[in-house]
Amino acid sequence: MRIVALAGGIGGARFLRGVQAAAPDAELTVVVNTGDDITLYGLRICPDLDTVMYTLGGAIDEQRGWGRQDETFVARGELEAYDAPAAWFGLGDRDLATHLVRRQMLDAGFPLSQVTAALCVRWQPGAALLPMSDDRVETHVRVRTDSGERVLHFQEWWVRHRAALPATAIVAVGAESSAPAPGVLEAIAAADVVLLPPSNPVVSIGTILQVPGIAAALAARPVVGVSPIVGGAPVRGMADACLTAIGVETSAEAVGRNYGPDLLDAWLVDTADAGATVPGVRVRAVPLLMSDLAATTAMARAALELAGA
Ligand code: FO1
Repeated sequence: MRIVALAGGIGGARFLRGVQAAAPDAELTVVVNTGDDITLYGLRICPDLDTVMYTLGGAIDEQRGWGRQDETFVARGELEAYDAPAAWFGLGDRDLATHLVRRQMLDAGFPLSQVTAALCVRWQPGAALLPMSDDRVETHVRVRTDSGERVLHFQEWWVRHRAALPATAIVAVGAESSAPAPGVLEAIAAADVVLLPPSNPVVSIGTILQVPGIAAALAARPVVGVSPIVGGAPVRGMADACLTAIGVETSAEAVGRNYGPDLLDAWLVDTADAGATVPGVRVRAVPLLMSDLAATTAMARAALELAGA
């Protein structure tokens, strides 16, 4: 069975571990959001690609959900001592090697998709990780501050300000002129099922859907989504701040309707949201808290069953 999943960071990566456990013989391709990517100190940091790679590669810090286990932040401390402008971003010492190798390969002319494949040789994630595009797409957020409106890179809004500054617009800069990375459309066309994990529906899944060609390719395949909102609140992260910015209510039903029947064939919601309806989409309620691998595996199995796969 060929499965394609679109994924962002922590929630998506965790769910994918359940997919691998539920369908160990499946061929899994993960199309990963790169709108979160940021250039700092000359390094190209790809949070969602690295979070999926480390999580499926068994190296993720389980408590943080991002970065490496057994990580240290000595270099980060030195940057703070220099009062470096981006010291607010937590660059781990082990994680730095990933960014240095990526920078070196990008400077040598390798596209991000080939850099990702090279990094995955070490981590063996058990899935093909594809950036949504090899072209630069960056999520920027227009925020309201006391001194008026400003535009921030998503990471500065998300990490430095914990998404606490009210966002009036979220823009995937460059998306309209980007192309799907090699293999993305082919994987979707060949997929028996496409899964939308409980990633951030705006800045993760939503950004991937803005790469020209991807939404149309998905419309031709069976797509099952998993709600990232349980009981009116995000399970983790700050998806509510993103949903508010685009005028969507923070509910499983509203997110499912926002994806819509052109994209979704079925929508998994938590038992707390069992009454949710999405016109034109089959809705099923199962426990959606990824408390451990068994729970996540059960969610993935429910999604695959819902797809009739
Ligand atoms: N998230 C934080 O909340 N604080 C950080 O300092 C931080 C550093 C960081 C470094 C590398 C990396 O791959 C991810 C990192 N993240 C951090 C997570 C990241 O900002 C978000 O998880 C994603 O961009 C959202 O999907």
